[in-house]
Amino acid sequence: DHIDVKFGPLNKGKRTDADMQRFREYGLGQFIHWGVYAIAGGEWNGVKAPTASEWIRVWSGNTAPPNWQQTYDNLYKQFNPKNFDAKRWASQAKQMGARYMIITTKHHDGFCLWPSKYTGYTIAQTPYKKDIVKQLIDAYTAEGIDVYLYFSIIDWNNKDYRTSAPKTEEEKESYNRFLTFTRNQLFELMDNYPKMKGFWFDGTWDKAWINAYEWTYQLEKDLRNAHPGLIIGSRFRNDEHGKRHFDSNGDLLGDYEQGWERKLPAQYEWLNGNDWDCVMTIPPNGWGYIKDWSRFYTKTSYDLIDMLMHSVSMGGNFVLNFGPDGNGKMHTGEDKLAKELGDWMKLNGEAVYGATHAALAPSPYGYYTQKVNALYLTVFNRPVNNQIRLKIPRSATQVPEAASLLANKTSLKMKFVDIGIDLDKNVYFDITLPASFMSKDPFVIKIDTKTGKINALELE
Ligand code: H79
Repeated sequence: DHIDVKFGPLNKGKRTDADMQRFREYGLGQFIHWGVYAIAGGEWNGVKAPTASEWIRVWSGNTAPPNWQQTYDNLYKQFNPKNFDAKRWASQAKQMGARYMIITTKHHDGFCLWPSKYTGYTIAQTPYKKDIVKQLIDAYTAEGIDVYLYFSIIDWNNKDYRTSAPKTEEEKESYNRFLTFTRNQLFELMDNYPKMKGFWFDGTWDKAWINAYEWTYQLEKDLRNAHPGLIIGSRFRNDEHGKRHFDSNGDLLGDYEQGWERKLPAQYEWLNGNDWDCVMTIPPNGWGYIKDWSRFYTKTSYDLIDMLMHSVSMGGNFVLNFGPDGNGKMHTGEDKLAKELGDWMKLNGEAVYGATHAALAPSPYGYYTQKVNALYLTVFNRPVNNQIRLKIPRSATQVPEAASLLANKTSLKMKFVDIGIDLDKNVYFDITLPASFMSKDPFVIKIDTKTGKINALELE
C-alpha cells in the first residue's frame, strides 16, 4: 500500500546526532506564553473571557466588550513590563529542573517579542522597547537551558495572512507575500539568535498553508541548511496529500512528534518509537496569563509529576507552560508549582534526565524509566502490604541486583519470589518498603541492574 510521496520527510528514521540526543535527554522543559494578551490576563474590566487567554483578541459573544479587537490591537502601546528580569525567570526554570525552554516569539495575534524589521507590530514599538527574545536566550543559555522558538504561522496582524486557499491571482500574490514574510522572519530569528536550538511551530492547519507544501518543503530544507542541528517538530508542514504530522505512508514529518498538546498517549505502542513532547497548561487550556485561577481546576505538583513520569517512561519530554503577567511576573500559583516540582526534581531527577522507556509491562505502582544499569520505578500507588513486586521477563538482558530509595539512598530488601502464573515467561522480585518510610509525594525506587541473563537457579 505504499503511496507515492514527494514531499514527505527530508530524512526518514530517527536522528542520531548530538543535538537530537540532547533533546531526547531533556526530560523536563518549560513553555512560556507571553505577549500583549498578558495585559488582559483573561478578562477585561472584571469581565472574564470564556476561552484561552492568549486567544482573547477573538473574544466574542455577549460578554465581550464592544470594540474589543480595536482595544486589543492598541494594548501594545501599554506593554511595559517593569518587573521583567530574564535572569530571574531563567533561575526559576533552573531551580525547577527544566533543561529546555520554548518562548512564544510570535503568537496568533502577530505581536513579535523581538524587533522584527518585517513588521511594525513588535516589542520595539512598545514603551518597553528592548528585545525580549535576546534577553531570554542569553539568560537561559547562561543557565545551561536550551532555548527553542515558538512561532505561529497564523498572523492576525498581517493583511496577507489567510486561512482558505487563495484562488484569484490577486489572492495568490497576496499569500505569496505572506509566505515570503514568514520566511524572512524565520531567517531573521536564526540570524539574530544563533544560540537557538529549534522552532516549535503552531497554527499550521489552515488550507492556505497546507496547499503550500512544495514551498514549505523547500523552506524546511533551507532552514536546516542555514542552522545545522536545528530541531523542528512534526507540526511544521504536510505532504502533497495534505497529511499533517505523518505523511501518507505514516512517516514522521520532522524530528519529533508534536501532536501531544494537553494530552498523553495511553500506550507506548502508539508512539512507534518516535521522539515526542507533551506540552501542558496548569489551568485548563489557558496558555497566556490568567489573573483569576479560582474558577478552574488548576493542576497540582502531584499531577505534574505524574504527567512528567508518564512522558519520560514513554520516551518523551514533558513541557510545563507558564503565562507571566503584563509586568513580567509569573503567577503566584506558577511560582509555587515550580518550587514544588523543583524540590522533587532535586531528589529524583536521576530518574528523568537521560532516562527513557523500559521494555517492561506497565507497573501497577507507577512508571518505569531506565538507564544503562539502572531501572527506576516512580511509585504513585503504594501497596498496602509494602511489597513492590517487579515482573521481569526471563528474556531480559538486565538483571536486578539491588534496590534503594533514590531520594535518600536507603537500601531496600529485594528478593526473588517463587510465585506467578507465568514463571516460565517472567520472574518476580519483591522489594520491601520499610513501614516507617512515609512520603506524601510520589517516590522513586532505584533498581541497580547488571547485564546478563536471568538465571532462576542463581536467584533461588
Ligand atoms: O499556543 C497554544 C494555543 O493558543 C495554540 N497552541 C498552544 C500551544 C492553539 N491554537 N489553537 N489551538 C491551540 C487549538 C486549535 C484547534 C483547532 Fe484544529 C484548529 C481545531 C480546528 C482547527 C488543529 C487542527 C486541531 C484540529 C485541527
